[in-house]
Amino acid sequence: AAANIGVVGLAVMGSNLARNLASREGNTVAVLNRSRAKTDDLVALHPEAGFVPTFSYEEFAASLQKPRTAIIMVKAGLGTDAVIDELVRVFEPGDIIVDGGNAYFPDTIRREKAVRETGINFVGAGISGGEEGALLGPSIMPGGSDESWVTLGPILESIAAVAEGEPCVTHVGHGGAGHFVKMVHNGIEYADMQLIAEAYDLIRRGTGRSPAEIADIFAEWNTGELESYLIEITAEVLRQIDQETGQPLVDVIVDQAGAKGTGAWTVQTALALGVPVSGIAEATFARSLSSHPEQRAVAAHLPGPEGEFTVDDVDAFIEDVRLALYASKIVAYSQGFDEIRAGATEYGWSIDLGAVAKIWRAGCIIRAQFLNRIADAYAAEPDLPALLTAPYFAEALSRGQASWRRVVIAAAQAGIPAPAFSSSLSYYDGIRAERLPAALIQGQRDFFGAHTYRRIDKEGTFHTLWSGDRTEIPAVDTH
Ligand code: NBP
Repeated sequence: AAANIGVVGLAVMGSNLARNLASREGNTVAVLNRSRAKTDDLVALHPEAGFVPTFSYEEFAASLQKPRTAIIMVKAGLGTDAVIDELVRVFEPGDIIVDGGNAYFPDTIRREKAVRETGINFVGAGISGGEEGALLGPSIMPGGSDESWVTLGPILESIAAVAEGEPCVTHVGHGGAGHFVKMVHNGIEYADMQLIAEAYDLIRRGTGRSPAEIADIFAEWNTGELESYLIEITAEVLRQIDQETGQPLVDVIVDQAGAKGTGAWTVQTALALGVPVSGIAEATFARSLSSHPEQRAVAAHLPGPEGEFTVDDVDAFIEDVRLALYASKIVAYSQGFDEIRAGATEYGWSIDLGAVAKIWRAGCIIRAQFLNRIADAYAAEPDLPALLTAPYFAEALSRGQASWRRVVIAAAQAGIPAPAFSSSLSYYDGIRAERLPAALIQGQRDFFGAHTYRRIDKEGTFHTLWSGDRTEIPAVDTH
């Protein structure tokens, strides 16, 4: 056996990951693809990689040193199950199957259980960073057993992105923990993108600045606390001129945002776990809203506010938007980390939230300077109840809140949608509220369904005889 690692699935992600692996000292990479052509092309185009091409699962297994380690990079879903079945057939107990695709974490939990019964290890590993990340260094979020990490850890550490000398990979937790964390990463990515889009829209419509001028603003922001890959590419996209029309490219792109479903998974999972991820949810719904042109065409006739929206002090407004963006971003990340913590509790994973923040510092789409602050916050207080209460973030929120409120007011008055900005502010006001109108909701629930309530001044559960004489009686808790 000549190879120490194998890759199955040689489309763009798999072939780039295979090249990344082959470029690291000590690795020899066996490759396999369902259809032969991709294997032939990859091997012919990259003789320097020294790939071991194989054309059947038997040949693939025979080419690998034990414990055999294979990374699957095929279209998530039935393709993944088909490849796992084949690998289980030709692998032996102790071997390791890694799914690097974008699997939905319940599938990973199911697959890990089923494969484990054969004695083979199964690792669901979220991989972020797109094509370029796969080739040059992605952020990798592996789950699976401790045993598989012994063999797999050094290999993944050798190909991951590096942030301040540390590889952007950690053994996230057992079972489906890796794909769960990758899912929330993508959800946070949705929120980050929506917040940036709202900032752009408000500045453009409030100040009349051109996309190229706004590109300069984002480039400037990218030198400060907002520094991140998404802010950086936003400037690039806004600066781009369409070659056909000479217009800013952003003005000729159809304004309907697509989605592959990971944002929706994050929100569905959060609903089931009872974790409010309102920033991610609004971002996901904003994409849905944009993608219903029939409804939008009809609703375009509905009235908006009277008069033009103009901003008196342009520089002050832009700074307000910057601070609102930062504050809303803190909320979105705080909510995302809440979801990871809740998922870990629900599924029995031990996840180090600070380590998660660290492996997102490079290689992935949400990479940002900001993540160091999150890692610091969890290092200082591992059981931090809510990220936004950590001293650094609390200070940033207190510094930004007046701006944040002005921006949300301006958006509402001008009739400009800012769902992620405004829902994040509502979350902030909700979480910090001394008393919430949830008390009234409990009263309503008790009225129509005898769902009972607790009192602030004594122990126990109570019910008011709403349809009787309205006296209060002790009740059995029916929650
Ligand atoms: P695709 O998602 O387009 O999948 C194409 C690959 O899947 C080909 O190798 C194809 O083989 C193979 N395949 C399919 Br389709 N059905 C199969 C089956 N039943 N049995 C065996 N092989 C099958 O490739 P990709 O864009 O490179 O992405 C790979 C994985 O990485 C996906 O899960 C994706 O979600 C994930 N991912 C992608 C990105 C990104 O930026 N693109 C980022 C992060 C993660 P064939 O050549 O014979 O058709």
